[in-house]
Order: sequence, then C-alpha cells, then structure tokens
Amino acid sequence: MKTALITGITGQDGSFLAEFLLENGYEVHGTIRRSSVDFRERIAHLEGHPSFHLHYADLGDSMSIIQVVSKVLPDEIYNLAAQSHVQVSFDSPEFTADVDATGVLRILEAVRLCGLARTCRIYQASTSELYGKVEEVPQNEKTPFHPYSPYAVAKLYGYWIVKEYREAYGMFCCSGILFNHESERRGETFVTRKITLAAARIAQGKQEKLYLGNLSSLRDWGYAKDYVECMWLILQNEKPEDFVIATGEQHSVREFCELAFRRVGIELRFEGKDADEKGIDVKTGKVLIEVSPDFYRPTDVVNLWGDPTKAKRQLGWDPAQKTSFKQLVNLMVDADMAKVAVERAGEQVRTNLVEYLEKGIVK
Ligand code: NAP
Ligand code: F7E
Repeated sequence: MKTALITGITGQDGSFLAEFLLENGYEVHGTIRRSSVDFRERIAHLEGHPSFHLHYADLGDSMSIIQVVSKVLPDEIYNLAAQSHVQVSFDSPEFTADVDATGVLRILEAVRLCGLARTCRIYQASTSELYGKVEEVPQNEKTPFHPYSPYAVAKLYGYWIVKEYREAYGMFCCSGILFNHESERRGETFVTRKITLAAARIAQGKQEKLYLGNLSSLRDWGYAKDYVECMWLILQNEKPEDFVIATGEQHSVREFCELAFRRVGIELRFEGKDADEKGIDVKTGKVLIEVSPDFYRPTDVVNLWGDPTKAKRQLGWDPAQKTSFKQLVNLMVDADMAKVAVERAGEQVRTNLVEYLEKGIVK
C-alpha cells in the first residue's frame, strides 16, 4: 500500500484527489489548518475511513511541515495548498508569496531533511497563470512564461524551485501546469461557480441580478475530477517531467453565462460594450447580468488556451474522452439548483415552524 500526503486536502482538488487515491488503495494523509469555524465539507464524507488521516500543518510554518512529513514518511506528496485566488493575491501579495512560493521550498526542504529525497515523489500544483500576458496561443510546455499577478509570480517561483531541486538533487519532483478546472465543489467566488450559483438562485427567485467583471476573458475550462487523475499519472511517469493539462478548447465568461442560464431555462441576449454590457432575459426583457468594475483586476489574464498534446502522448490522458465544456456547465448548474432548492425547503420548514409555534399548533 502506498502512502500519499496531500497538502490542501480541504480544497476542491484535494478532496477529489483524496477520493481518487483511496479508490486506488492508497493510505491518504492530508494537512488541515486550524480555524474558528471548521470548514471541511468537501472531505466530511471521508472522515472515519480507515485509510484517511488528517494532520494540522500550515505552508507558512516549516516546523509543522517537517513534523507531518517525518511522521507520515510519504511515498508521494501532492502539494495543492495555496492562496489560490488571483484577485485576492492583489490584496494579500505577501501572504500569497509566503504560501505559494516559499511554501513550495518548505515542502522540498522538509523532504530532504527527513531523508526522503531519493524515495518520495512530489507533485507541485502549478498553473496556466504562469503564461499570464500570453506570448503564444495555444500554450504548451515550451511557451514562455509572463506572469501577470502576484499569484502567478509566486507560482512561478514554485515552478522554478521544483525544477531546481530536480536538477540539483535528483529528486522526483514535477509541476502539473493545469489550466482552469472547475466542479460542483469549486469555491463560490471563482467566476464559474459564481455564475452557476447565481443562475440557480435567479431561476428560483432568490437573487435579482449577477454582477461580473470582464465578460470577454477567455479560459480553457475542464472538470476537476478529470484533472486529479493527471496529477497521479504525472507521478507514475518513468521520469520526472512537467506537463500541461488542459482540454484544448477555449470559451469566454459570456459563453459560460449563456450555457448556465440556458440550463435553468433562461435564454440570454448580451447588449452593450465593456462596462456597459448587460445580459438580458430574452423572454422578460429583464437585465440579469451587469458589469461591475469592482471585479476588474489591475492586470488580467484574458487569453488562456492549453495544448495538452504531451499529456495525451506520454500519459495517455485524452481530454476528448473526458467531461465536455457543456457537460461541465450542466453538472455545476444542476448541483447548484439542488443546493438552492434544499436551502429554500429549509427556509420553508423554518417559516412553517414559527407559524405553528405562534398559533400553538406545536409546542
Ligand atoms: P482551493 O479550493 O482554493 O484549495 C486550496 C487549499 O489550500 C485549501 O485546502 C486551503 O485550506 C489550503 N491552504 C491555503 N493556504 C494554506 C496554508 N497557508 N497552509 C496550508 N494549506 C493552505 O484550490 P484548488 O482549486 O483546489 O487548487 C488546488 C491547487 O491547484 C492550488 O495550489 C491552486 O493554486 C492550483 N491550481 C488550481 C487551478 C484550478 O483551476 N482550480 C488551476 C491551476 C492550479 P483551507 O481550506 O484551510 O483554506
Ligand atoms: O477568473 C474573469 C476574471 O477567478 C477567471 C484559479 O483556480 O484558475 C483560477 O484563476 C476569469 C478572469 O479564475 C469575474 O477576470 C469576470 O479573467 O474564475 P477566476 P482565474 O483567475 O483564472 C487558475 C488557472 C489558477 O491557477 C487559480 O488558482 O474570469 N471574471 N468576472 C471574474 N472572475 C471572478 N473571480 N469573479 C468575477 O466576477
């Protein structure tokens, strides 16, 4: 039985990867952070599984990382922990650098200090944001990097330090340069989830309007559950190498909105330009989407499009066999429709209960 350590196990990818590794017979250890409110809903269903274990550690705290690595003695480490929100990185650039850049170094050094440099394989969660202000479309492993946010600059350090440790110490450490991947577990402030949740709320009368930033931004969006398999494949490869993981398809934020709203039965028409653009319900004429400059970024990455040829050739991972863009949008919307319906049912039960208590029907 192999032992894996996942940092960032409470996140979108961490939770899917933990499920994948458990299904494949791994002993899975994950790091969590102390918080006043326990926010572990993505992994709650795994707690209690005999091969699933959690440890407190923070990527900003070397001692906690050394402790967990020395205790777990992992065969594989998946370093997924990060301050992962690009817009937030403009507000918290130093924290982002500490976790997303120096944090990677702390993992690598912990592995060396614990005497595992020859045995432990390390996956680093790198990102298409490295291409930033893109110099080539589509982007592959040879495309020059041009990071365009504090997040991307920090992740660029992570990418290079992994490469450095591979060459300097012969360690099996690699970066997966993953393009955007989404799911029903995506954080609610990333654009896809923000849209699917709003479409569900608007359709069920719980929200009037959705405010977004740059509607013309282009992304290569895949399904997170398909992508965690690649993280594993990268570490099973004969040699440590970096890989681009993407679908090879590009869509705009506007297109994502159109599909998401169509799924809940609302046909949208977009009118106007830039900050004056609006998404209008064709049937009622109501404005459902407006642009708010609050969601503009000081520098925005607007043209990401990945070329996954190397992953297909060497890892046998074929995006054509995986979840399509339309399937991704639909599954996210369906999950949010169900979530909003459950919330509404809960509200109705509470309202009824108050009424029954007031009328003395129940005591
Ligand atoms: P996510 O949902 O934001 O999860 C991030 C995880 O990192 C959470 O478990 C979080 O813990 C943890 N974390 C944050 N700061 C930490 C710290 N100081 N010490 C320890 N843990 C910390 O992100 P994701 O979408 O799953 O992405 C996983 C990784 O892939 C990230 O490194 C991200 O930058 C990278 N990536 C993501 C995408 C994508 O499209 N999703 C694409 C390319 C690369 P809490 O729950 O306690 O906050
Ligand atoms: O933005 C535009 C925004 O925040 C996508 C992270 O997982 O993927 C993610 O980073 C695009 C940007 O993701 C809103 O300006 C418009 O151009 O969903 P996002 P991201 O910045 O691409 C990469 C690969 C990672 O590595 C990151 O960890 O959509 N956009 N309107 C908006 N974005 C947000 N969040 N909110 C809006 O209202």
